[in-house]
Amino acid sequence: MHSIKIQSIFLLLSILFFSSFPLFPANIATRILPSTYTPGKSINVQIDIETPDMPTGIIVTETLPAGWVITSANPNYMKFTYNTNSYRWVNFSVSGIEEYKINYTVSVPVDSTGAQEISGEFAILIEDVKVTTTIGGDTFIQLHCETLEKGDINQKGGVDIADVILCLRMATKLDITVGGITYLAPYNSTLNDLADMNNDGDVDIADAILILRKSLGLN
Ligand SMILES: [Ca+2]
Ligand SMILES: [Ca+2]
Repeated sequence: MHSIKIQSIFLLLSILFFSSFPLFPANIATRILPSTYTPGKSINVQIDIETPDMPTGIIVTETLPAGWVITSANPNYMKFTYNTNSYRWVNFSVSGIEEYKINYTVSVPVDSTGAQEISGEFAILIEDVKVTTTIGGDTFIQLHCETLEKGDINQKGGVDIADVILCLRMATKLDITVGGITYLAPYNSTLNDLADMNNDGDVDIADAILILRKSLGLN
């Protein structure tokens, strides 16, 4: 008797668990970010959400890096949470929402450095069922290269031994991690430019020595 009860509860849970996946397969959200930001300036962010299941409600939450502030948004957000630096949009429609687009402008603080992350999720409501999905597309945005100092490979501001080690890894074509992202040889132009201290188009041991000298204040 007892085991039948447990079995039926398990069966019910399994049905609930698996049914939550294929229920809304095609409702997707994509974020479009510029590839770089410049401290003290603004960036524009776009989110496109396709909801062929015509939900009656949609809730979008975006979490920005600390100090990054939304200065305008279309449609306007409904709620701001200071602790997490999150912004929330809520939209309801009895006739169902077929698609939802958000455009917003973010003011970037002057002291922002390195790669920064914007993450978010959206929830759709169909009758009483709420399904939450991570927003896809772009998540990371890099510091614009012109504002970076030669040799500052990790883009944290300043040249130190950490940059020397990154340069050595690049010179030997090993993977490197900058701002939480792992890069493989041949790396991107931003990293190559930062590491190529003598501007000869190659990243090698000579550049690592130049970065070491810079980190020690020698020239
Ligand atoms: Ca550095
Ligand atoms: Ca070089």
